[in-house]
Amino acid sequence: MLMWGLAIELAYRLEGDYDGVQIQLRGGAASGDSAPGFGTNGQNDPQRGFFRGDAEDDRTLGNFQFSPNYHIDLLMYRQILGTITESWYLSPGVAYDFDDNINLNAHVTYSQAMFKRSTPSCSDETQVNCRTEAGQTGFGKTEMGLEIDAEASYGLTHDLDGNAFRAAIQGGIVFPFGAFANPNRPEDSQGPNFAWTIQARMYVTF
Ligand SMILES: [Ca+2]
Ligand SMILES: [Ca+2]
Repeated sequence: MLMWGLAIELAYRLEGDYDGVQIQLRGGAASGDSAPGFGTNGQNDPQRGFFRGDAEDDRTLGNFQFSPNYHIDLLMYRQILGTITESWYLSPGVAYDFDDNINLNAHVTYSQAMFKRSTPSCSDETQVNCRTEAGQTGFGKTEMGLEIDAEASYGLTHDLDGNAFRAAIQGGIVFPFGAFANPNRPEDSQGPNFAWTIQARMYVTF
């Protein structure tokens, strides 16, 4: 069974009047496995069909998992899925160096699953709506969500030897799309809610 993953990071530093501005683009994809669930955090067995209790013969493991140490966001992949798998993402961003110490950066990340059937939007009790392998029509969505992350940092982007004090504060908000709708709830309350986080970190070296 072929598994594959791809990640690209591009950065372009402007000059002249816009000195200090960097345009960034990150994108990537990881192959999926059409068995229900994303199969992350070591929960691969259901992707092979173990414990499914049905007659379907599934002995394949198709979802490629990125190293969980590769971070492109704060919430969707880092916390909700656990790592990048079974999906593709595109994440444009911009960074600005006020001076050698103070940096601001922000990214907007769109993510989409490879298979409807891997998403919570197909977790109805029978899965009959997302079951057909050919075409996977019916209910269920692949659009996972849009996440906005921003960070302000001091002393972290340049010359790591130079500063005794370094700090950063970062925040993220994710707007989940149809892939996270819950089909087991009443029809008017199936939509997912947004999630957010604010995190701070400080370093003192001596
Ligand atoms: Ca499988
Ligand atoms: Ca899956």
